Amino acid sequence: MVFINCIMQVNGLKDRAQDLRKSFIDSLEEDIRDFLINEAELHTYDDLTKVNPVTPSTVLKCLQARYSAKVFYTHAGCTLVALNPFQPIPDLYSLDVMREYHSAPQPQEFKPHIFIVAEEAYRNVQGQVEPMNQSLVYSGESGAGKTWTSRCLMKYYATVAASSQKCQDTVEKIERRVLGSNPIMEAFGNACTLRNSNSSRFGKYIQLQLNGSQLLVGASVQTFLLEKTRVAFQAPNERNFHIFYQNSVFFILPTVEAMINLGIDESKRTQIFRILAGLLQLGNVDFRPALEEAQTCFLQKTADLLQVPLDELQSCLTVRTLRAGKQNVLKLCSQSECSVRRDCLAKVIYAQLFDWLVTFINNSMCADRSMWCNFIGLLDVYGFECFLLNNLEQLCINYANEKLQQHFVAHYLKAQQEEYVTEGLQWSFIRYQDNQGCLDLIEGSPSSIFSLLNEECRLNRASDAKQFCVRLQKELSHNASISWDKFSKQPHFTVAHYADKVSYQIEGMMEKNKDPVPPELISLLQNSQDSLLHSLFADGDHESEGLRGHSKVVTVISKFRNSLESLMKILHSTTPHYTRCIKPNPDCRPLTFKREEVITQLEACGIVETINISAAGFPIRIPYGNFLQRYGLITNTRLTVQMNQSNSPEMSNQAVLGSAVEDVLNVVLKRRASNSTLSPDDNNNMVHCGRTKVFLTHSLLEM
Ligand code: AOV
Ligand code: MG
Repeated sequence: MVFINCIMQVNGLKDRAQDLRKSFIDSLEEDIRDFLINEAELHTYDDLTKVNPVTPSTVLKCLQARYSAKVFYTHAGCTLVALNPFQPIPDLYSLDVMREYHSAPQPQEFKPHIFIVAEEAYRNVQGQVEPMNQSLVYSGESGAGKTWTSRCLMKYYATVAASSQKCQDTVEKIERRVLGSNPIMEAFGNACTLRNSNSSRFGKYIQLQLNGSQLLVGASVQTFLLEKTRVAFQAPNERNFHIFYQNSVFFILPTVEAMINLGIDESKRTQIFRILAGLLQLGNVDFRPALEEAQTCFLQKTADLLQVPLDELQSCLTVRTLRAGKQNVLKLCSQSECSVRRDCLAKVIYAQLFDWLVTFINNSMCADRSMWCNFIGLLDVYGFECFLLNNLEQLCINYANEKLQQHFVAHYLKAQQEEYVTEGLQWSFIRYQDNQGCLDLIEGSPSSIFSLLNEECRLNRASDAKQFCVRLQKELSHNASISWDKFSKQPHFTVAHYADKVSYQIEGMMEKNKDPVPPELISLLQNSQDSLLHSLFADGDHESEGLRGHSKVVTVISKFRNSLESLMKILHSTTPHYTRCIKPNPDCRPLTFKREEVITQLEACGIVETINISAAGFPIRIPYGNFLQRYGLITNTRLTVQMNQSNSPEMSNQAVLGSAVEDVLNVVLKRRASNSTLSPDDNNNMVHCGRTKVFLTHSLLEM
């Protein structure tokens, strides 16, 4: 450019200069790209929004370059992207590093790290203006690192928010209890799956309670939808919950130690392990006639461990009580019905035991309300799921992710709009795809998948999947988010989620939603001699087929929806901080970056959506000074600016630069207008001048 200027000014070759200027304008788009992306430096971009232009491809390149350079955290505007290294990174999470971030006056100037997010939340909670509760939300697919992140953050807060007076016994106890809740919940709620050897099979929201001096005084935990079917059935090469395998001293010790820290005494621990052993024996019970002898042996062991009478156990697994008028009629169950009842017994015991543990943990760590002022919430839920066969579990999980995505988009847009306001731009023209249509389809009224499913379950009739499919088509086909594959033989429906399309099979969905528990099983457990097992079912609020009136069946989706609604209410009342965890390869191999895997996840977890949102606005932002340095030539602006600066000292520097930038843009836009079919207004909307920056759209570059 200096060279071109010299030609213009020194030699006076005006025609030649005009030609050069014209070709310069022609290559503006490309030039901006070159100016904005410097591949060799990609790994140095700490924030993906600085990668200009922001496109899926540039974002991917940047993340890959950083991963190769062993840099695992990158900001993405108001969110943090965390790439899973799949190997321990020495010193990345050490106590020293925690203290470094905690004591820094400006931690955000340090390298991107989950501790920046943690520290920001910690400082926000104090609130310079007014205290505000905070939520840290991590998302990402199975094995991406959500639970790891959650653990890391709990350690961070237990370290930085611990009392400086370590002699205070109670404070130490709280830290031990809060941290100790993790191994217990993971032992009982996590399992080895094909995707992750420590996969969480439940969602959790932990609130760390802080007092007026910002010290950790307690915590509470709320859980969502434990995948209890796992206790009875595991897909090939998957395993039951960890606790069932922790029979060696090596594995069981941390769990037992955590139980002791939480105050679960020896007799309770014995009861818990006896019940678990009972479930293992129950799982061996087989109803094939040829195996009758072995069956009795396993049944006997189960009865002993669960402390219930053998004959009652046997009869409630094999005989159904039907009501005929005022009389009870006994009916022998088929072999498959017996298996269903056996699995149901195991599931209901395990689910109640899990809930009991969660309540115990809460009672043990939760501080009295008068003791704490604010909380920092950590949300670790399942990521979006799409398998070959998807059923009610996936519908619930993906619905939860839709809810979180809606919350994220609203929050992200707000942050972006705030920058526009600071820069004095009008932001009403931002268009973005929100997922309200999909949420209406799933949970809206008067008609939605949830409302129709619930209605069907309340009708107390044998549900027919095909009929239900026809009903869905009749009632919901006006919604663009639902479709049906004409060639599929199975009754199903396909939902276009924000992340991807997922086909759900209808067969079995109604039964799962009703989740019936035969009343005989409940009365069996109510009569157990084991005081813990007895107490799990004694209060009578456990619903079984017999105990609840059919008109007010509380279905699985109703319960899940209610707990999610209350979570969303809490999230809305807090300042959220989003972390997007990415699994760089499907095989959990250390330091391996598969581009296709990563881009799919960036799309699924909403990073690309976020990029699209910013693309609907002005993804390219160039400070005036930089812009003129580069493009001032178009109008000889560099000279003009210097002249203006000396002639009009009263004019502010930004204003001078701003008007010079506008001159350059006018030339470019005039030329654009003559070459394009767009109206002058549309052309002008591609560029906006803020107070300190030029904002450009991708469309300007793409024309
Ligand atoms: P998830 O919680 O996101 O999956 P995890 O947090 O369990 O995934 O992470 C899976 C595994 O990745 C962990 O067991 C670690 O071995 C490894 N890992 C994750 N983050 C890191 C890190 N920052 N540094 C080193 N190793 C890491 V699931 O619960 O399945 O959705 O349901
Ligand atoms: Mg997890």
